[in-house]
Amino acid sequence: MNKTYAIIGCLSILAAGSLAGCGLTGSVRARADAAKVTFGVAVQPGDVLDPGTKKFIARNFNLIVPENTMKWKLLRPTKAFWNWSDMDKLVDFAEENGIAMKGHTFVWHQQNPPYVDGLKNRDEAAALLTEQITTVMTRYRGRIREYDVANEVLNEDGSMRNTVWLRTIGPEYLDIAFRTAREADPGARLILNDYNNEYAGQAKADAFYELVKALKGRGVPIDGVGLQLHLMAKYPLNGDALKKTIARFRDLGLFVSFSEVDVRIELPVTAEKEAAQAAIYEGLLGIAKSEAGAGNFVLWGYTDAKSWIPAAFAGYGSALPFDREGKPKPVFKSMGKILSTR
Ligand code: 9MR
Repeated sequence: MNKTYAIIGCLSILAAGSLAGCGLTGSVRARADAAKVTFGVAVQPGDVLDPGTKKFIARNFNLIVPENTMKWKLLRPTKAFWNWSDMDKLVDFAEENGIAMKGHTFVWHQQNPPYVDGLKNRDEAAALLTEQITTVMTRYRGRIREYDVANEVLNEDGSMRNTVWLRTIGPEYLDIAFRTAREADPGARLILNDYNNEYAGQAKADAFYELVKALKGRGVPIDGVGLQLHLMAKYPLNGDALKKTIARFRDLGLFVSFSEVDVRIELPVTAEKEAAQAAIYEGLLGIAKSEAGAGNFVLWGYTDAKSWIPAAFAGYGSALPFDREGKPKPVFKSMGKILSTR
């Protein structure tokens, strides 16, 4: 067993409650279950195949979401070829371990194959979108609890993003996507997901709210919203504005999911920056736990070794609660404590 897995193993044993030396009793997952918090993580197929990480995930999280596996380009690289094997492995793993599964994502402007990006005609686009959603949700009916039906449909100023779906179908592509999803699996919870949409009072967050309200208003079947929360340690959490956001969606009858949480640090890491990061993680999890209508906290990965941050933001890193060796940072212990505090 290498160092990474020894440490992950320590957490796993700790998760079973038998290694007091690790400083926690009761698994983080058991605490999340008891607190009725969905404590999830984005995974890659390898995570559920490797014996060490597999055990680690099953003992610490009660939801998984494919970080990339269900995206159009990976799941269906050509029109005729469906790459089901990786998705099937994730769904099987979730089921075998009693973990909830989330699907991510159908409508997006990234990670699409050329036959999607090249769509020109409205009917063809609507037919393909409908077919994609129906095929996936029928295959996994009853096995995937919720889906990000659409992702990142707004610009920063709150206008609709110029995507292949907007250009070919028009704004009603959202109506088509959500209605199709409801029909394909009436039991699945349907989510609209975005980033920079967490603070009521900011342009994009307010436009996101108005968009969702309008969808609800015209009977489009939407059950929840995702606030991705890819945050920066240097900006303290505005808990009040976030709670306002949760409250106004709750008033619409929708749940709010913290759907892709990570908190990046501007390098080099210092104790002060880590403390600021910890305050954000702890604040968020506390809000997820205590606010009615929230209760979903999903990490966008667990280890810095596989985080998307360094490649996307030069000079930033250390965004997740486990370091590059898979060793838990002190913040993970604090998160465990928050989950077990009444
Ligand atoms: O974490 C994902 C990364 O591995 C991919 O390369 C990237 C492609 O754009 O997508 C990342 O996940 C994104 C998610 O699907 C939607 N919200 C933003 C996430 C970070 O880019």
